[in-house]
Amino acid sequence: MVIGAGGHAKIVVELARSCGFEVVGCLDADDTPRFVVGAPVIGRDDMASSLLSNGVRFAALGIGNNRVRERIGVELEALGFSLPALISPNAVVSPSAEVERGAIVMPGAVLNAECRIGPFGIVNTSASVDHDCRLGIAVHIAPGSRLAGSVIVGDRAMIGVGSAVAPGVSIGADAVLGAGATAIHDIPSNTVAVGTPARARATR
Ligand code: JB3
Repeated sequence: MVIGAGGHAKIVVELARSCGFEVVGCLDADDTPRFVVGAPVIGRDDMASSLLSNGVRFAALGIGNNRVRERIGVELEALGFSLPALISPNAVVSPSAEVERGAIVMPGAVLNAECRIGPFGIVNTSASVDHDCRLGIAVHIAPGSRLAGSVIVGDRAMIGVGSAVAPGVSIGADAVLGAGATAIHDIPSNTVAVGTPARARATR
């Protein structure tokens, strides 16, 4: 079962299949009957427990919003679902990298030595996470972004598409690094930072 039926859910459905799972369907806040790359939308989140009673044990999070994804991940685990890490066969993952439960790693991503991707995280298409990086809970590393070595990313932070983070820089919890930005200094929690070098422009 995949949670969500929007753009992110499409790639999660296909990722789950490429990891060998059969996707019985998607649960979405909008339960209008439709298909997500061939998987039917079968109801809202309140259907999850009946699916569990009917033998569906695994769930995957197909929601891009970091806060919503974390909340639903915690709720599904409390119900008794298992959220396996889903790693594309077309990602390059060091044997010493750690990918925690509920996290997904998309095609073309590169995870280097001893990095750690926290629970419910997304390493999106062609993003790279270098050695010793530490990503918190429900982080999103957007397509094509690059983290150099020993970068710290706080819970629910969003690293925008095509951005870069220099070695050892910390990105605070709930921060957003804008598309194409380059972080060469630490970015405080709860801020939106844009540009090169990235500067915090607003609080969230
Ligand atoms: O940039 C990339 C490669 N991906 C983006 C992704 C990370 O985030 C993508 O382009 C989108 O910008 C975004 O994808 P997402 O989260 O699929 O957004 P959207 O296409 O707007 O779909 C969100 C879906 O979540 C909608 O179908 C909502 O009805 C549903 N939704 C919202 N809240 C919910 C809930 N579904 C469930 N099951 N439960 C909720 O609480």
